[in-house]
Order: sequence, then structure tokens, then C-alpha cells
Amino acid sequence: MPIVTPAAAVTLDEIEMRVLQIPLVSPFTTSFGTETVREVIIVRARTSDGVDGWGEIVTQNAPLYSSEYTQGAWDVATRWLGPALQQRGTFPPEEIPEILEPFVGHRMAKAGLELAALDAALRTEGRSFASYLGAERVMIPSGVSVGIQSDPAALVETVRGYLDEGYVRIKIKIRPGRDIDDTAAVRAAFPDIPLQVDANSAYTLADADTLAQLDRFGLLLIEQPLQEDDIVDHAALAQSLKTPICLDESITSVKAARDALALGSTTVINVKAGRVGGYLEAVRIADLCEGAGIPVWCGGMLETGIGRAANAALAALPAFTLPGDVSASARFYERDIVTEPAVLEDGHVRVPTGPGLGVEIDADALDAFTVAREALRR
Ligand code: NPG
Repeated sequence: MPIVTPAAAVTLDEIEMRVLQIPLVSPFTTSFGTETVREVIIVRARTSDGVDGWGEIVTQNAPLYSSEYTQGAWDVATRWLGPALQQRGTFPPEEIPEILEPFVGHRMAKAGLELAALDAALRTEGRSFASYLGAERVMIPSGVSVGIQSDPAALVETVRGYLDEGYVRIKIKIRPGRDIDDTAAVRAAFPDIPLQVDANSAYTLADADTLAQLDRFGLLLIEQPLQEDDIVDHAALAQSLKTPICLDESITSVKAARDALALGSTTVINVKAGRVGGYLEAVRIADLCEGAGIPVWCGGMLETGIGRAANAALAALPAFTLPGDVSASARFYERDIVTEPAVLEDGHVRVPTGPGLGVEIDADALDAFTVAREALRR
């Protein structure tokens, strides 16, 4: 459902950005590397009414998942995007995509600024982000993303731990050489769990025979096996696999989603607001998929309590028919930057209902993890 009631107009008197470095509870290994610290940019947008809205720019330290990375996002947000919003004066946040449209790319940076402005507008109104987006659920089923472990036996034990905590769906990361045996081990140990794999672009069409070996494990889907721009190759691969392909990195906009569906490159879509330039575009993709009968789920980028709250609201929309990567904060962080980090309740995460994102910032934690900050004033 398109957004029905626009948010209040805002004037962004101050936009403060901070780079945070937050330690992870355990190393997170994907096909593109291992992270032990989450580097992320937090945005605070203060309106002329003195209300603070919060957003999160989900770039990583290095451009390995996508071309965006922290220092690049910082530069474009402080030099171009933030000033463009402040120069616009007073505007409803729904105009942000159009205001920022002249600046090519940089979708994660745009998404973080959009979220901060939306949060500020909705806190001013006393309306929750979830109700603004059209969310219908109060709890969402929670999946967990499991990084590559030292060997298949260790992976099975890690998965067992998450299942014991109550996660309702498991996603394991794969890469060439750590795919079939890992998946086989998890499937043998847990024959009935909802299971999917994520390659993060690590394969080429020449690996089609290897990927076809995954068909015997009854997976929900295989996520992003080929490169971001391999839309035609993904369509060819889909022909040779029984396992549904779900695109992540390739879906950078509603246009990209429409093209991928038209070509038959994907039959499931992972929606991530950062990757597509914001929550408004994310809702447009969800609407497109709902209309086309394509299942969607909410991806994750190791968000702090800010982005996690926003993702829980997004995942509560009716279009989101598969469990997403919206796990408890403790999956990644010992200490979060919100006062009430998301917890797992019977395999589900609660959708915040308070004004805006419905979370309060833990100012001490925010300060403790801050390594750089800059404020833009109108
Ligand atoms: O639960 O937030 C989460 C992490 C989910 O695996 C996850 N994210 O490729 O989807 C991904 C991956 C990722 C994380 C990619 C961080 C890039 C950065």
C-alpha cells in the first residue's frame, strides 16, 4: 500500500553526523571478508521545532558489499546531500528523494538522511514510523544470518545456538569452497528448519553446476549468487536451478526490481532500505512485489537500534511474507546505542509503536562509540 498520509513538513536546522565503531560480539565472515567492528554513520536531524530525528547510514568501512563505504558516504553527505536538504528550507520528507535525485548513486547516504528527517517529522506529529509505513503486525518473525565458520561442524553448533534462542529461519553465508559441505552439514543436523544461503555475489555462471548441487537441500532460496550487474546471467542461472534465486545487491531501486522480475532473474526479493536509497523506495519495491505476487523479506546491514527499529516497522508490512534478517540486537552487539535494544520473544521481534522510530538514544553509548562527528547548520 502506498503511503497514505504524508509526514509533517520539517526544516532541518542542524544535521549532525557521527562515525561510530561498535564491537561485534563475534566476528562476522561473508564471501567478501570478516568484520569484528561495525563502522556506521549515525545521523541526527534537528528541526526548527527543536525535535531530533535519527537515521543510520549503513555503509561499511570498505566498499566490498557495494561501491559505498563510510568515508565516501561521509564526504557526499556532509558536502552535498545534507546542504541540499538544508537549502531547500521547509519540506515534507517525502520530497527528499526528489531533492537528492540530482546526486547520482550514494543510496545508503541518502537513506540515512531520509530516515532522520522522517523520524523527526513523525516524532513531531506523535505518529509511529510503523503506522506511517502502513505496518499491520505488532511482532515480526525473526531470521538470523550466520557467517562462515571455521568448518562445517562449527557452523552446525553455531546454528544450533541460534535455533535454541528461537530464531525461526536460518541463513548461512557461502562462498566457493565453503558451500555444499556447509549446507549439507546444517541440513543433516536440522532436516526441517527453514534454511537459505547467501553468496554475496561470489560466483559466476561458470559455477552453475556447483550451485545446482544446492537443489537437494530444500532451501527457501539462494541469495545473490552472481555479481550486482549480472541481471541477464541471473536469469540464465534461474533456468538451471530448482532453488529460487533471491536478489539483494542487484536490486538498487524499484526500476531495478521491475527489470529483474521482467527478465526472470529473481523470484524473491530482499528489500534493504539502505541499498535502495531509503524507506520510501523500499515501500515502492514491496508494493511492486505484492502486486506481482513476489515474496519479499527485509534484509539487514547489522543495524544499530536505530536502523533495526526502522527495519522492524518495514518488515511488518503485509508484503513481507518471509522472515527477514531482523534479529535481536544481542545477535551482533553487547552494547547498543538505544536504551531498549530489540530482543527475541518466542522467535519474534516487537515492532516499536512510540512516536517516530519508537526508540530512545543511549547518549552515553553513542558518545562511547563515536570516532568522528560534524554538524551542518542552516
Ligand atoms: O542481520 O543485519 C543482519 C545481517 C544480515 O547477512 C546480513 N547482511 O549481505 O545481507 C548481507 C549482509 C551484509 C551485512 C552485507 C553487512 C553488507 C554489510
